[in-house]
Amino acid sequence: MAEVVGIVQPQAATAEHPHETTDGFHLVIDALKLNDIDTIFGLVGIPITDLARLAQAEGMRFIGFRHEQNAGNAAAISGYLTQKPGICLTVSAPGFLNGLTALANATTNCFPMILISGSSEREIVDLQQGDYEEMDQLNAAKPYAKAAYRVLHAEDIGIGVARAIRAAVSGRPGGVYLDLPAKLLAQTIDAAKAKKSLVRVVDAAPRQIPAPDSVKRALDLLRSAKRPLILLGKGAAYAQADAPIRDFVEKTGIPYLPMSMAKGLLPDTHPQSASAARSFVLAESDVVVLIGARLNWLLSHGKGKTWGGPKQFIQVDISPTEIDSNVAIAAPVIGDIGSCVSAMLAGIDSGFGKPDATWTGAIEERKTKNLAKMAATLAQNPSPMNFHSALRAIRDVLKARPDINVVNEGANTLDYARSIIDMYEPRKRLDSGTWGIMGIGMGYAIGAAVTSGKPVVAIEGDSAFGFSGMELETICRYDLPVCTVVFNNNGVYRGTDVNPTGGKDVAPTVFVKGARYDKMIEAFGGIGYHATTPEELTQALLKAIQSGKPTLINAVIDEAAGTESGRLTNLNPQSAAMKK
Ligand code: ADP
Ligand code: TZD
Repeated sequence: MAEVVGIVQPQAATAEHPHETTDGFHLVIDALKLNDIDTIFGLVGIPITDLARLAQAEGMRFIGFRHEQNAGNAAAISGYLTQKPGICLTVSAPGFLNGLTALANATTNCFPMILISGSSEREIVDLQQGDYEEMDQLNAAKPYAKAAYRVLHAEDIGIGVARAIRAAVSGRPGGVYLDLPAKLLAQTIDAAKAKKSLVRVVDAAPRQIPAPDSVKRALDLLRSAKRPLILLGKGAAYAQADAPIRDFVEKTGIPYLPMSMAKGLLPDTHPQSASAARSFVLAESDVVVLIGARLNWLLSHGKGKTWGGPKQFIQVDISPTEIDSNVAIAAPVIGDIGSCVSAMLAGIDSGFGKPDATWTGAIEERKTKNLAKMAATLAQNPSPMNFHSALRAIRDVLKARPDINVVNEGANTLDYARSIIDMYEPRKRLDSGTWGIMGIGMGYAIGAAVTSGKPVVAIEGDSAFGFSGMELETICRYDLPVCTVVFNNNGVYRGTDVNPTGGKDVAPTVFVKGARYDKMIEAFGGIGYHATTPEELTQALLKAIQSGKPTLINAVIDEAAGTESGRLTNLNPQSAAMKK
């Protein structure tokens, strides 16, 4: 290894010290590398700067961020894309807390990641004597992580890292916290003993085969269905069981709906996609097969008007406690999606009739009607641009590049892009997910670009972009092929609110009018574009993608377009009360 400034070097054996030694810094890196982890997303400082230096010196990639939340989001999405835990490295207390939001978001979305934070000395923290960046991080992390561990002795680093990896990826994936006190990193240990202490995790996410009777119960119910529906969630996308899922959908002939991040598992243009008749199929179906999708708020908790008449559910999930979480599940199938779907597929014989034509015909009719309506809306060319005309331009460019990762956040920008932009390949749509969180944009974009080596187009509301906008510098620093499109309508949701008092302060939702986000990326050497029409947006996006460079398009949208909270207006108690 090259001499690295500031790092304690492993000591070679001498006559005076007959044993070669190593230290905590080296052991952490060795443990990660032994488990094929090659990238760390993070932000340096006491006590982990040397850990980052050493990682790089030892051939790992260290991607340095401007804020830990974005590093954490990059790690989380990298975990989602690869089924290997993404690693985020932070300093103690404030750095850790900045990373904790991303860890909690990863756990909420079932993405595997490990947040590794340096921490200050236990003796001082536990007596609350006021150390530099003192905090009881392990306890703070516990409620938001799938698991949380602290390592106190160098000889336990191998086991600590192994436990963290296994906890992150086995069963339902999630975020794991690993606490590394400063003193541990500097601890020296006999090199031979250290080597023996490392653990290469065997079969980190073992297959979980469903019980045959659960598969039979599910298929019996499915056979009895008159109006069956398959719902694919991001668990199905994560599972990388793309071929069996496609076979299951096509062999059964059942119409399917993809949840947002499951779009592209089958191409959105697939004839069995019922996306354009979503409300109809949710309300009218009688048996619904949930594959890696939870009946949470995104699916109206499986009840109420959205779901219409009586319904029976088959739920395929790796987590047994997910079953009956909102409504009774008639046929749970517990196991990993690949194994469950393959087992169900094996039970579908020639006697398994395709859904009745009255059901598929009714869906087709709705689809045709709704698609025609959408086509008419998309064909309009208002000036200034609105969400639809801008997204039409982006949709048409992306159609020719199904390999591009699409990151998406905002309110209207999120809701409209989800329905207008078709996806053709699995795991290419990365968005606000289970929490509907803002701020994932640049972190996910960087994580996806670094992990996949493919370009990214990040479609961002102007408010959403602001949460992680400083990472444009990171994108430029690593020269990543990320094109950020800011849908600029001068505010949160829209830019037309006024302060009812007539005072000097603008309304709570309003930003600086006519901001030039394209100038921001120019400050770091990237390329900025300013687009006020769909034609300009098309040209800018084509050039941006073609360049393979860090780019940002300031897409000027009508500031009166869009609605408060996008499609979530009903969840907004304040605006509902004000309307009364
Ligand atoms: P969506 O938001 O797309 O509906 P969710 O995040 O709500 O999706 O649901 C994902 C579900 O997938 C979770 O309940 C999780 O336990 C499950 N899951 C994740 N990975 C697997 C896997 N490999 N096999 C089976 N289920 C999985
Ligand atoms: N903070 C966080 C972390 N997540 C959130 N979801 C919010 C705040 C609330 N919020 C939304 O739910 S959407 C949104 C906020 C602030 C931004 C909407 O404005 P935008 O998008 O400019 O990004 P549109 O497309 O113009 O509506």
